[in-house]
Amino acid sequence: MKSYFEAFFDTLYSKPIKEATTKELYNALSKLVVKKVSKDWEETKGLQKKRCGYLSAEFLIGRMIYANMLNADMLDEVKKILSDNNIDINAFEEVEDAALGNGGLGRLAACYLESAATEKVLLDGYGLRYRYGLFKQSFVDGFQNEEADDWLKWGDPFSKRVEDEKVIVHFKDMDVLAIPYDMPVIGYHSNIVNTLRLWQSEPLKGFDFKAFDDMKGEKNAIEDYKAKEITYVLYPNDNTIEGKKLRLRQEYFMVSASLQDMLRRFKKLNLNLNELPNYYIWQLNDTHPTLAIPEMLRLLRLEGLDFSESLKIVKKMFNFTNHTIMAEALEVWPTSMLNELIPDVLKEIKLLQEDLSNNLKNKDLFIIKDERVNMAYLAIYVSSYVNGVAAIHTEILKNNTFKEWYSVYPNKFVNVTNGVTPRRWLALNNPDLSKLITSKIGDGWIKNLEELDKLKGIEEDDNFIKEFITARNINKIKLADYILKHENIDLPVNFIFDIQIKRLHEYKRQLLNALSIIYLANEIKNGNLKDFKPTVFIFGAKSAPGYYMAKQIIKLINTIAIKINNDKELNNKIKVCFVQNYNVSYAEKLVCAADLSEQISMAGMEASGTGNMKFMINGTPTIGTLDGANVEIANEAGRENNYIFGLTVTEVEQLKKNYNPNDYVENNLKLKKVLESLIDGSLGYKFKDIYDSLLKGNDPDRYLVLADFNSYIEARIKANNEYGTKEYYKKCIINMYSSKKFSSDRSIKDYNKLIWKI
Ligand code: NBG
Repeated sequence: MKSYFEAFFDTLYSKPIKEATTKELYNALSKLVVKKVSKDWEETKGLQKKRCGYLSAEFLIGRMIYANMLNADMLDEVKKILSDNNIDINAFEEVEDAALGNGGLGRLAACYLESAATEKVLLDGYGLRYRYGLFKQSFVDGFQNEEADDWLKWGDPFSKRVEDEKVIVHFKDMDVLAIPYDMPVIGYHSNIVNTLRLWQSEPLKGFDFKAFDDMKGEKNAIEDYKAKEITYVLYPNDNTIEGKKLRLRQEYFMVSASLQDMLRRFKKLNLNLNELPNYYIWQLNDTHPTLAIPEMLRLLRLEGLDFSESLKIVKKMFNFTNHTIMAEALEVWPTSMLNELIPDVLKEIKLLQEDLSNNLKNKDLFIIKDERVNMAYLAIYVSSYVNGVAAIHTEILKNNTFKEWYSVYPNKFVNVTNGVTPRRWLALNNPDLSKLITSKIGDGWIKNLEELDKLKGIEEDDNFIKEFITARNINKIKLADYILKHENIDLPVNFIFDIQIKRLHEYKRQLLNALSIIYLANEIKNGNLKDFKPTVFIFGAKSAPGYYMAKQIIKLINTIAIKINNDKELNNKIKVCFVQNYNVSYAEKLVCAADLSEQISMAGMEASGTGNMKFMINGTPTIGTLDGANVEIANEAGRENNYIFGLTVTEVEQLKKNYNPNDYVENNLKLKKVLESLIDGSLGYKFKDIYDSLLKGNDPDRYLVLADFNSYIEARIKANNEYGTKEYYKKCIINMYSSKKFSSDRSIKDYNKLIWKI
């Protein structure tokens, strides 16, 4: 008998699934998932209860088909139907990722939506439907090459265009339509289906036939472009801001559409506007959506409220998460630009500044200064709560970044440590380890990661260790196959897989990793590291297209890779592999195959990190500094079960007062040699700018690569020595079962308890 899916497919395409193309199968399955959850989706939408909107310029959702099938409880059944028809479910790996985000902040938003639906918390995502997501990366001659990411070429079967709920967003020079596309956010075995609503910009007027007929179509086409341009591309920035008008337009477009949408829904309830915060509140994901605050004021005043009445309401509606302390990422907009595009919003901001000046007379606090609006300060002034994303990060916000604000509003500041969803980051990406865990404690951990506690002590069980190794090896074999196909590099699976994957940024110190590889290579050649166990150093990272130094570092790593991989003396000892187009789907394959997780940012710089958590859940020890969530990882698993090295936050602060990188180089001939190789041509290419950035200028070696160098080498060698021993595998297993804190289910519960109170 035909299964439900086969019948459904037949109605769509009038043929059996045996004859289907992957795209047809993908489309049909996605539609079926949506159909299966549609009743719950409608019911969730209809609930007249308090809900929170997660306002974010990024939702890095990746490939949704597997996660949605798992959560809607269809995966096993579909797998069977497909395999009965000789179709491999892995066929959908061809489906493009929806890369509507840059990195951590966007991926976090995606994990949070999934966890909220699972935990039955009414949290809807609001963002932008970029026509092109984060660029596709390839390497040409070792340099990063960027191409447009046409993610829609596989269609968008999970989304529904909701024509009826479009709104108009008003700019001084034009009005544009915001058309919502809704995606169901399906929780794991949950009847709550939240919504991710992404806005697409379109022209108010459609095609002007008359103008075309009069041979005046060009003007029409320009207007058409101007409107659509707003949601054409995701800004490929991470920790930097592109001071561009278009970015400002994007931000305003997103918040205005979202708030109008919310207000319209609220009005249907026929309640007094004072009730608004009892029904709708917002979480601002970094400063990008901060214009929501003055926009809400503007909208309430259009409803007839005065400024102080409006502000009272607005103060109960917003909360703000900070995701980085990098100064260049804390957005500041010139008032002239705001005035040019959205003067009415600027008026509200000015009133807020006035309000602040009246209330906090003797304080050195401001929102507008020198004709520039500081978006973080605006967010802090009005928000009920401000949170950092790891304990140490929140402390840095309180004691440094927002010190003056903290002294006035100590109760606003709270911490919510980041998390990742164990569905995508263990159950789905690591089926063999998942099976092993389930065989010991049942599958309750998928919904409740705390159940991993039941595995305590299992690191003593030799059989378990054996099975753990088998699972890891299967993942390594799969990854090696994939890398051979995509990068044309052959990775022996008996090598240690040492992996650093994250956006390329100087503070994350891929350079430290790279320089230490040169060092290790020299040592091996000199016969000083006879027992070094064969290791492949794997990198995955995109650089913002305009970030020169980051791009130089990519070229450096690729240059080192060629040099080392072609050196016969090193060939059975070390290899280097930089994978192209690192994205969510690649990360899924990498984190479950890693023997060592590189988390080596300069202490104080990485707000939290979430990649570190993904490795941990999959049972990989961290080589890391005491930065971001590494600190909590080391606490949960025990510092002795990770390879912690380097300067601490306090030591960094101390050293920074009077840092001279030469102090670390002069008496260290081996390090000196490594640095010389950057400029003497021995690598086959010269990296003078990298060299200079470490040793010259007014802020040489800003991220203390040289100061942490020795300590890093020590940690690497220690980890290498231990690898493969029972001690090493015990560390892996202890990390895995100690990771419960880093489930995004826990983060969502924290947000709800501390901030949203839904
Ligand atoms: C990133 C931080 C990470 C953090 C994620 C999620 C930005 C601006 N910040 O450390 O660099 O884990 O946010 O909170 O992307």
